[in-house]
Amino acid sequence: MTEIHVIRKENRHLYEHLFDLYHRLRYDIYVRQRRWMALDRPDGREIDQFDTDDAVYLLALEGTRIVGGMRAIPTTCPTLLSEIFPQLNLRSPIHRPDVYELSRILVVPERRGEQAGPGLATMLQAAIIEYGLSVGLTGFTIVLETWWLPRFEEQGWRAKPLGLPMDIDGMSTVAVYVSCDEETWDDMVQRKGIAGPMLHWLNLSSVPRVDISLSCRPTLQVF
Ligand code: COA
Ligand code: U4Y
Repeated sequence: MTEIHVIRKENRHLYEHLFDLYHRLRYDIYVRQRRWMALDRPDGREIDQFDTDDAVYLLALEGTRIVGGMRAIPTTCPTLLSEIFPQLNLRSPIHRPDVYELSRILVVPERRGEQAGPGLATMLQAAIIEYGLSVGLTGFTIVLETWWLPRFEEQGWRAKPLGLPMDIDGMSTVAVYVSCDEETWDDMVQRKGIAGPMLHWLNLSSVPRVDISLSCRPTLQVF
């Protein structure tokens, strides 16, 4: 049985034993398989400058085995979009406590392309909407390869481009904004046959909701 766990600095100590495996899995997938050589490190672990205390991880676990994952970074901190790919954003930079940047979605090869049920990648995407709704996020920015876009359409994610697609490492890549709202959740749940909330929040009962009042900056120009 697959469980999707929320891991943040407040409960990370409960998962410390998994994090070495998680970073080795990322190395296998992103460096060895996808050949994203910018992420190569001599220690065989894929860890970048955005794996900080502020990162939130969703890990899909089967017992102690990691079968999938995703990372979310607050846009109030440096992000892939702000630091590595600012050329993908034609709008004012987004720095809001209620908007996170998603990255590093992965599913282990044996669990990809599942036909029965929604599939693990879709479950992780629904799980991040559930997370966002639970803590008061209103949206996500994502730097992604453009092949995701038809997939988002089919899943009920309405992605709005923040700029033009560009070639990065031989792949057409674009920055998008995806709203995190009840409508997206409802749509996704219906379309993909998701049973309902699925997240495991070990030791996170007192995690505060983000303060949205802090986020209404006049510079914001998301549509
Ligand atoms: N390039 C182009 N299209 C891709 C792709 C890639 N690297 N990876 C997946 N797709 C598209 C294809 O249309 C694919 O269908 P096909 O295999 O018939 O061509 C479809 O997505 C389904 O992919 P699959 O890998 O079977 O399914 P999944 O939905 O279970 O998992 C991922 C999708 C991306 C989570 C999984 O492929 C993965 O973990 N990949 C490695 C990590 C990664 O590249 N993550 C995305 C960037 S962070
Ligand atoms: C980094 C330098 O796929 N370069 C970096 C760093 C991939 C390119 O980014 C480079 C990553 C999916 C990497 C490669 O050339 C989102 C998604 N995002 C990519 C990611 O890394 O997760 C980033 C951009 S494209 O070498 N690169 N990191 N320094 N630190 C997405 C997420 C959630 C989902 C759906 C899809 O819901």
